Amino acid sequence: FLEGVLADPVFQAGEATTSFIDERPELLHARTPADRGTKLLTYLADVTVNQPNGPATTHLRPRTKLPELDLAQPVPPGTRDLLQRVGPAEFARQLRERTDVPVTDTTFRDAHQSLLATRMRTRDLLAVAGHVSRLTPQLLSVEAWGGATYDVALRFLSEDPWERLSLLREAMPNIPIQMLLRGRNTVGYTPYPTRVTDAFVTEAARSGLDIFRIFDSLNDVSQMRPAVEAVLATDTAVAEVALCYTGNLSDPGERLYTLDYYLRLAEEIVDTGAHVLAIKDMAGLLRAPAARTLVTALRERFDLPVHLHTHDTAGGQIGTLLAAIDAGVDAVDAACSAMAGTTSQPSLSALVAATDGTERPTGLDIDNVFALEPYWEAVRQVYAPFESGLPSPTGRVYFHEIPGGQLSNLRQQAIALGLGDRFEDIEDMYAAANRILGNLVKVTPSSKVVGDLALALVGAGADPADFEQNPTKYDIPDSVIGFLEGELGDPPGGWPEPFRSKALEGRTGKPRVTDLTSEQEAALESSPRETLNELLFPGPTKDFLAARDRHGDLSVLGTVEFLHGLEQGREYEVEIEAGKRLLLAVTSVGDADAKGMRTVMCTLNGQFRPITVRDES
Ligand code: 3PY
Ligand code: ZN
Repeated sequence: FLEGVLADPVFQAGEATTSFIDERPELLHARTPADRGTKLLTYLADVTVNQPNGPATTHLRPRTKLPELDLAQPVPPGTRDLLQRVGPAEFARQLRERTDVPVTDTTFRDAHQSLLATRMRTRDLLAVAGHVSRLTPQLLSVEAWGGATYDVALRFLSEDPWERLSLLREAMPNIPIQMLLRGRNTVGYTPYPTRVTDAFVTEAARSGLDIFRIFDSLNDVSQMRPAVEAVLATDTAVAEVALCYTGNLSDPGERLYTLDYYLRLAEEIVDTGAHVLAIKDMAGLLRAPAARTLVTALRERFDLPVHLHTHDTAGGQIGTLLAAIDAGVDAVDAACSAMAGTTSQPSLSALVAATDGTERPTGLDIDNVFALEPYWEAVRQVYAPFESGLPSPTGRVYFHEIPGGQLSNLRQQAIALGLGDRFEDIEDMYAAANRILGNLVKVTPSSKVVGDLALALVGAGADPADFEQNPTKYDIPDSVIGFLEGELGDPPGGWPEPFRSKALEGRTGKPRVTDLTSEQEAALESSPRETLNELLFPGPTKDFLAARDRHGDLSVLGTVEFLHGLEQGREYEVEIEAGKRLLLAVTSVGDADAKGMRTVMCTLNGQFRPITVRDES
């Protein structure tokens, strides 16, 4: 503040009067440390009073668990060096030729999406990124972006997802960063215009994204084509295109999701010009014998490398990975063991241990893989409030087919609706909703459609057979109507008739993908990141910008403080930028007044700062 005053030409000319400050309110809002301190305190006082995540159950400092490494040393060469040297087409060709089995580490994205409601903050990813790049540079990639991370960053973490990408890129220059892209739905739940997909892919690649795993929630290749074309147009990034796996192809009674179905789908995918073919087993339904059959057939039929992704929901997926490796799969996904298992990916250390000394090792050093586990174990404890509550594997997934990321989410939603002790009813209804909607591939957003219908039917106490006969008697969620109107594309088994026509009776299908205005087009050119945030998630982006304005950059706060606030009477030191530290404390919380406001006595570098907070209870 003082610097601003002293630099002001009027002040320097000696002409400042008592109205000087009144006329220059911006000086008071300058980003001085004291101002930033007050903003942080405003946030902390609120969280301390309202405890949105309950009380802290740990004060572990995960960073103390990191192996000691000299991060000033340059990173060793890694897989990304090869990608940059030879380009995506040759990179993919070489992947197919390799005898070892390179691994994608999903800990930075899918693992926490599937275990901890995607709540991992950039700060906790960044703290270990330099270690990952030094200890496991042989990884094919680190999946670190996309899926639900974009939405959750804006909605719950007060973070800009693009900042995460840039920071991770800088911290991990030698390993490809991979993302999950939902075809025309990009990182959202409904389709966006092609222009948005193009801008999204271009900006992500420009920000250092190397491998785009693209899928469509109905396996409708036409819905993926714009994204694939945008990735191919970058010339630098790999287009990995996924077939989403469901059902059981080894079952002689399977009529829809047969080997033949997957081979026809793969042919369409190969025709898009994809560099890599992925098998995306989002629910963990791919049994070992089916993996052997599918991988063998895909590799016999096509020249592309095959990359296998699965979830360990029923507990047997290390067996599936080994069967796939035996059948020649070119790459697989796993997560750090502290973040593996159940709805997440199989354990990386188990995979390394099972393949070391064989003809097809992962190339990773097992000691280095172990070395990162204590850190993730501690981080996971910090995020305990977001654990899904699935304590062990469940074989019921073979029946309800709920994807890993959704299974954890749905359990939380059920609890919020007071249906927590009736989760089996929701599983049963999910299976019934899937059947009514035509036996779908279930993955975001088609899985959300099925889940929304299941929750609505359980909530209404509906008999699924009656709903199927008389859908107009019931409130039908918007996502279900959108799906039935064809918003997400065409389902593999065709439309469920006469249910669909009955459910849509009297509705006028409104076009949902609207073209961009010329202002939006121009904004995408001039400020792509901000504009993409606004186009993809208008509400959360508005809230995020308002929160940034009010609280400043919350990434400086430790996660325990971010989630739970401050322990009363204990001073908390925060580094707001290199070398600039503040001491923050909450000393006492006053009673709520008639309007529900409490005065929280705080200190900033030892000076009293009363902060008024609304008690939300
Ligand atoms: C996502 O779309 O976020 C998924 O993880 C789907 O499996
Ligand atoms: Zn997944």
